[in-house]
This record gives sequence, structure tokens and C-alpha cells, in this order.
Amino acid sequence: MSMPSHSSLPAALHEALLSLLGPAGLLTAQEDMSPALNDWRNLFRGQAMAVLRPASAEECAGAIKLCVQHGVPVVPQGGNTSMVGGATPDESGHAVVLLTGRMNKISAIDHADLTMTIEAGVTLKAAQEAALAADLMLPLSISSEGSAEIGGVIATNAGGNNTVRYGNARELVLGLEAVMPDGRILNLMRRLRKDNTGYALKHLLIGSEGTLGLITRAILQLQPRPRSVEAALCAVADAQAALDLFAAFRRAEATAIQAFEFMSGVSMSLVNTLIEGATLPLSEAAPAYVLIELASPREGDALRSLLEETLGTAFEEGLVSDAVIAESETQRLALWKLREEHAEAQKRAGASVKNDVSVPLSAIPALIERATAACQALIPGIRVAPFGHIGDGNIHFNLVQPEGADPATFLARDHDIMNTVADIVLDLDGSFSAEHGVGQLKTYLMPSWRGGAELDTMRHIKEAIDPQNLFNPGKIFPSAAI
Ligand code: 2HG
Ligand code: ZN
Repeated sequence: MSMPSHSSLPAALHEALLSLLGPAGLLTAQEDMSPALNDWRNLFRGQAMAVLRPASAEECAGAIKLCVQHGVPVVPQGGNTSMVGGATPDESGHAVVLLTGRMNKISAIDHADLTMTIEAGVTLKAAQEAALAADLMLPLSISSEGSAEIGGVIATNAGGNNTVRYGNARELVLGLEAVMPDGRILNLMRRLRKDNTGYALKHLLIGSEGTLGLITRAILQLQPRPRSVEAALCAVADAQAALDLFAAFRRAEATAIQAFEFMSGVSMSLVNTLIEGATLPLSEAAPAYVLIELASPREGDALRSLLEETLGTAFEEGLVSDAVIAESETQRLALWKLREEHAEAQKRAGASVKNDVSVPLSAIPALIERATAACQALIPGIRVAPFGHIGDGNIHFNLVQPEGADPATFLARDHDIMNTVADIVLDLDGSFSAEHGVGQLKTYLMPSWRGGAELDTMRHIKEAIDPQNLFNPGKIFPSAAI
């Protein structure tokens, strides 16, 4: 027997949605809806009247029209990998969650235009694999790519490991289609590098976190597949050494750098101890590590020489104390596993507070030094476990609960911890959210960081496009602001 949902859809809406979407497209039993009501970090547990699973943009448009007529909020959800509760409904139980996963077709890959036409529900990993199968590359890589879906990746303007070379999701989106809150399909599916015809609505939707419309399709910019790729894991003393190494690679050949990632010793040791098959391939643990990846469309061993020579000089200068270069694709993937499992390892280590911050590159050492001291003073025994995309100035300045502490007691201090880090980031001219967005977790920071004309302009846009505040309510804007 199915348990009844928290609150039921009005009968007329239920009937209309059922005839539009069919039984596979409308879930109302609590156990069927349950996975969509929780976020990946288990910070938020919401309720919903129904979970919708439309199979096309037309079905999305029909469902959204119906929901808007009935004043029912719509919470778009892709792979449900948000770090900030961006796809979880609130506890009122009045919203519906709209899953994009059934819209999962790649309709075209064009070699002349270097584009992929793709539906919102395709996972990032499937999209990468399809590009590779066509001898091309989709240059966007994030730790959650196995589950994260293209619609969510675009709606949150995901960044990740290759931003340093190819930019954020924003830079890779040529065309876009979205269902707007008035139920109309906004077709911006233009494969154009140049198109100056009024406001860039595409860019308004990218990074809007589902608050302005539901992204249903996109045309992505691809790249030629690299013919040579080299990766190395290096032991370094600290973030300053990592930055000096970055500068050395930039001087040697900036355009070859495809990823430049930083991992603190504390965070790496959590990966080594809590993730099966993640073994450090260096003789000793170090205070910090860097994962470098170089890539080139050219075949041959030029890239390998570049890596070896630049690392050789770095050794002589004392920037690097140990390093391992991947000798095969399997070894390259093993090095990446050591990087990609940080979020999972920190989840397994207990409660954690994440600060997805960015500062100018030159300020990273000060950020790490000052925020480490401040957090240790705040909560003795706190595990300071930063890592991230240092080449972009984006550090995940994460704090893991002291060993053996009570997770709930630790999480009760989350605002104290976030504010402590945020104050330092503000002082260093940074941002409190570099790539994860605002979601519902960080709305409270918006007035002090983006207040005045900036937040007012955002609110005017929101009110013009979604006057009833039905699209992903409670996200981005602090509740009082909209
Ligand atoms: C990553 O870079 C993700 O691995 C997750 O952005 C970061 O867990 C985090 O804070
Ligand atoms: Zn990241």
C-alpha cells in the first residue's frame, strides 16, 4: 500500500497532469517521491504534492501552465547533486518537483560547428562520452558528473576542473531552450558564436538556479579531442608553492594547462582512509598536493617533455618535493579519483560545512592561512580540509567536524563558521559562492554581499518574469526579498 503524500494535488490539477504526463510522469506516493525530497548532503528534507517526470519540452510547458494556473510552485531538479539545497522543495508540501531525467536524448553532434544538441536530462558523463565517441570533447568536468544532468549544470553555471582552460558552463552554451513561467517555450537554440540582438536572455537563464525558467535543451560548444594528455600529482609545501608552480606552467605553456587542482593534506588523508581504492602513489604524505593536467590536440611527446622539464625545474627550486606522472590512462584516472572523491570522503567523515569561495589568485595563501586560524579558534579540533580549483582562485574551504564530535552540535554552528570564513573572503575581495550557487543554504548572505542596486535589479527581473514567485521559490533570494 502506498502512503499518501504530505498534501494532495487539487483533484482537477491531478487529473489534468495525469492525462498530460501519464502514470509514468506523475508520482504522488511518498516512497516514490522520497529521493527527490532530500538533498545530496542531507541538509534539507522537503515535501511535495507530486513529482513530475515530463518526457519532452512540450510536456514541461503543459505541466507548467497547469501548475501556474493553480498557483502551485515548481521546483526543477536534475541529478539532485546540489551542494546548497538548490533543488529541494521547502517543507510546506505545496510545491511539485519537476524531474528532467526523462528528457535524455542527444539529437545531434555536428563536426563542422563543433556542437552537441542535447536535452536537459542527459547526465554530464553521458554527454562527455557521446562527444568522445564522436572524436570530440565536451570540456566540462565536475565531481558529480555521473549524476549531474545538463539542465542543472547550465541552470547552476557549473564550473569544475576544466574551467581554467575552457571556462564555466556559461562559456560552453551556444543555444538554449527553456519553458518560462508563463508556460511558453523560449527557443534560443541558435548555434551562433556572434549574435548581438538585444538582451542576452540565454545568459540570464544560465546560473539562475531554476528561478526564472526550466531549461529543457541546449546546444553546447565542443572541442577537438586532445591527442595527448599528461597528468601529474605533486607534493607541495603549501598554497603559495602551488601557485608558484601554476605560474611556472603558465610561463612554460599556459594554453596547455587543462586542470590545476589543489588538495590539502587533511582532505587528502580523508580520501585515503575513507575511499576504497584511493591510495596515495607517493612515498610520504605531504602538507598539500597539486594535480596538474596538460592536454594538446597534437600527438607526440612534446607535452610529456613540457611536464617533465617544468617539474624538474620546480624540484630544483624547491617548489615540489615529490611527484608522480601517470604512465597510462588507468593511472591518470587513478590520480583523478584522488581528486574527485573529496566531497564523498568529507561526507563519510561526518558533518561538514562547505565554503565554496573564490578570491584573486594572489590572495589564496592569505585566505587559507587566515581562515584556518579563525576556524581553529572558533571550534578547537575542527578539521580544516580545503581543496579545489586553485587555478581559478576557487577553494572549497571546507570544515569537517572534530573527530568523534556530535554532528548536529557541529552543524548548529554552521552560520558562525560560514560567517567567519565569509568575513575573510570579503576582506580579500572574493565571492562567497564561486560555483555551487546560492540555493537555499546561502540566501541569508545575499543582502550583505549583493544588496542595494544589485539585489534590487535581480528582484525586478524575477518579478517581471515570475510574478507569482512559483519557480524554485526560496532559492537565491532571502524570503523577505521577493
Ligand atoms: C568539487 O570540486 C565539487 O569536488 C565539490 O565542487 C566541492 O565538496 C565540495 O565542497
Ligand atoms: Zn568544485
